[in-house]
Amino acid sequence: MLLYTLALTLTLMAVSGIMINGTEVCVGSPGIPGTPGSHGLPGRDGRDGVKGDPGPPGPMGPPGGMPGLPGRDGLTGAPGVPGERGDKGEPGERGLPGFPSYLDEELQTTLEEFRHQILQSMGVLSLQGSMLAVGKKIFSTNGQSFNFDDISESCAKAGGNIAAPRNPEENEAIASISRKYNTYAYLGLVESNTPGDFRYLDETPVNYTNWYPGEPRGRGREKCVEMYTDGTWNDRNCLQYRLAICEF
Ligand code: MAN
Ligand code: CA
Repeated sequence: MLLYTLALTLTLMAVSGIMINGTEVCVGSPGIPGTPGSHGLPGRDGRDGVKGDPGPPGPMGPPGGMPGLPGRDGLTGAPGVPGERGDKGEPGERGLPGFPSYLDEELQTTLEEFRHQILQSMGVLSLQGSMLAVGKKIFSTNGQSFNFDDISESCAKAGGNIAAPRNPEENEAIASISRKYNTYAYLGLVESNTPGDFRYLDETPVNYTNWYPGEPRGRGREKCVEMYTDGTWNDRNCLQYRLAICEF
């Protein structure tokens, strides 16, 4: 386009002429453009470009060199074994009052069942002769004979005490067991340090006795009490073998 414009201008000048120093001069037509010149010398290097992105990591180097810094902490380990049981805590505050037990139908049914089952069991044990109920007390024996200490121990192990009659009815119940095994029984009585002063094992004084005539005559040398099969009592040393009768 530039070349075309230039050629048009020169053509117009050729046909119309130009003014030089106030005189119109006629000009001839231009010649044919010459051939392009050869390439110039290479230009100087341009300025440095912008910095490129970092390259990918290189391959791992050979072994050797100083050990690295310690790594970070590992994962949490498995839980340890449970610790020992702690002390029992203080009791909590008392709860709100419940409704009266006589209105608790389920409780009443359960109590009635208990009562029934206990009466059945007592019936069976009584029939077998392995228990004798007198008032609120129950007497029982395993039929074996031991010294006083061993009888006391076996009765305690069973949750009871060596039999100690506190009235004629209890005395007769023990005597009947003694007769059944045809064996004298030790009673739950011991002589205190005062000769002739016999007490229950809780050290309260006796409120009922049934001594055989002339007894006690051990005068402090017979500290236990045996029951004859007729139900009378004799003070006696504690190392005889006597029927183990317990009360519950
Ligand atoms: C034996 C023992 C005594 C008892 C007298 C009764 O010596 O059993 O405890 O008092 O007989 O004669
Ligand atoms: Ca005696």
